[in-house]
Amino acid sequence: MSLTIEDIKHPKIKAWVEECIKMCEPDNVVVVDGSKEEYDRLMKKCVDAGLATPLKAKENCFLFRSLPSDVARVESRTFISSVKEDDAGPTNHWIDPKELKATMKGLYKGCMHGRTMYVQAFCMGPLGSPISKNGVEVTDSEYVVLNMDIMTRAGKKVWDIFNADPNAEFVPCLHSVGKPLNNGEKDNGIWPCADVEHKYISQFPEEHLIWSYGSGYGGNALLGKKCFALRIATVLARDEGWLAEHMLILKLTRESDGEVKYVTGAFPSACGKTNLAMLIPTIPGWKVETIGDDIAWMKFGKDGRLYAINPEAGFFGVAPGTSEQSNKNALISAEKNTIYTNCGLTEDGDIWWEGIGYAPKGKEIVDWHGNKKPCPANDKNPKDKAECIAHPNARFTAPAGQCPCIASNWEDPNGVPISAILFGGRRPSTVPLVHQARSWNHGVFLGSIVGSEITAASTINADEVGKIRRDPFAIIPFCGYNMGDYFKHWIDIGKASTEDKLPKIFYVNWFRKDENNKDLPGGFMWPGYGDNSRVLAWIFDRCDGKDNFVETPIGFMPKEGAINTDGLADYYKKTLPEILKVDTEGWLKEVKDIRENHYPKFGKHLPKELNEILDDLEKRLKA
Ligand code: GTP
Ligand code: SPV
Ligand code: MN
Repeated sequence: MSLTIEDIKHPKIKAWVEECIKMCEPDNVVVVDGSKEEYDRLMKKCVDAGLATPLKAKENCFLFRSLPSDVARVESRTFISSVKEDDAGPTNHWIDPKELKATMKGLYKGCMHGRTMYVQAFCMGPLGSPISKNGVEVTDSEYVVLNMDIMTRAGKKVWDIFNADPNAEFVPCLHSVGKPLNNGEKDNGIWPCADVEHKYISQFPEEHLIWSYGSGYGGNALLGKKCFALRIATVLARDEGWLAEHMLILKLTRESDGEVKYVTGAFPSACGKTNLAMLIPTIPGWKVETIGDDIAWMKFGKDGRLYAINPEAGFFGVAPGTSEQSNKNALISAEKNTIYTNCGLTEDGDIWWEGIGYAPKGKEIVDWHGNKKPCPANDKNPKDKAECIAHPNARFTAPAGQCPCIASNWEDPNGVPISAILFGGRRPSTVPLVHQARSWNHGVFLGSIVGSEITAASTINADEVGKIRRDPFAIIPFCGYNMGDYFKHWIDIGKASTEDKLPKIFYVNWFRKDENNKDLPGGFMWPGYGDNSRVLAWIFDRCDGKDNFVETPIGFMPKEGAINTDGLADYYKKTLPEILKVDTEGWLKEVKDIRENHYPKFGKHLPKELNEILDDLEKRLKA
């Protein structure tokens, strides 16, 4: 029943695949049908090649180990190859598309010798949704096919769409690990990839085209995710009047009357999206369910409201730090049918990582390099990062449908109407627990200043500590065009509807620190995780216009007693007033940094509205 190249009826896809075959010269070509038999067959191929280990302790779960040169996205090798350099903007790497294509064609020539080329049709978003978009990934990596099978809707059901409509649009995504097997060579258990200087993760925005070479890992290789659903989709969204965002989507229910609101949140990588999307509230009367944990596509409905879908079908979640305590729902999601990458392997055939909540069982454990080590006595991070059992960016790839708190309507083709948009990042000082924008444009301003402070842990230069590394809208690594124009697009989206229908915008900060207060675990002034439900409840009421706020120079903030503190430890009750205060001096420094270091980067592309709001903020702070 498996598909062959003859089964591809869509003329443009057929022609493009034939071109890829000619250039890459694979030994065989397989058109991916997405069946269980096929998944099992490809996984067995990985096990036989020594690339995957079946986990005895978990049903249909497998562990892969990559090479140290291929453990995460490589931003330095990621390119927005627009015709004009100015269209890529000041925050992206750019190479002229003619030059880049010539270089990459040289690399692609014969790159699939000794390998099978897989042709995988996939849909980003629920099948049949007017917001969804289709793609085809051509790859020589079984690992990629298996991951994309979990992360997207892939296989025959998407081929059926293409075969029914010869004009159906698709984003062509070409991927190779960049490791041809010549003269009968084998992988022999070694993760195939190219050296860092030969890796290219390239987006051609005018052609809506993706070419990736040399990496097999995550966002570099699963091209539906960051390359398509963000870098290419931001360009489509700009041209078509919608939003493609690095955002979680959650469903918040007030149980007393069943009232529901949907909330999205943009936090930079590893700043808590998956955790917030699946949180278990610590206050009674509230329920959080998951729609998505990483990417949101939002389009206007006929009623002028923004409706969001999750373009993905799985979670590619950070493993270290995930425990019963921090994110039980993520652990349960990854109990079966899951691919683990760069985790530790225990003697009883289970995975393990730092921050999993318990010490590994047994005497020895295999680390992410594949080396046996004595079991650590606890799950704490070792002082020397090189001693970690799991790589800090180890991940699990789990079907979203397995999440215990997945919302029943997570695949609604019409999307869910968004009431609130959150921005956030790690800000040890200045930024309060929560504040609300006065207007849509003020909210765009808040998105534009998102950042995380550099800590002593990430720099050896004491002068840098406390400085802010800006990641506006948490999308700096994922925007397919000039970030100044992206700000302008957000302003324009605001003009396409009215304030009463647009989502309310909030800035949250779970990461305020007081290193001198020894009571606080990790020095954090707010407990975070499930206790973030206390802030979500305030936001819910704000969306209803409830009188639970005070006006401050930076925006609307909770009035005294408006944040539920029942059951909160006494030391957090004491820190709460501190993190709900406006730090006028800190904000004036913030204004100065934005004016002198952040906004000038965008030159004439910076919308004037943002400078006006910056001036207004300064005036209010000085009043
Ligand atoms: P990407 O998948 O890289 O986009 O990351 P993400 O934004 O989904 O981050 P994730 O939820 O995986 O969290 C990353 C890290 O932040 C983990 O180590 C969490 O334990 C930690 N974290 C998440 N939420 C909180 C919080 O509310 N407070 C504190 N202190 N830490 C948190
Ligand atoms: C991120 O880095 O924001 C991720 C992981 O979600 S990756 O898919 O590799 O981009
Ligand atoms: Mn992400």
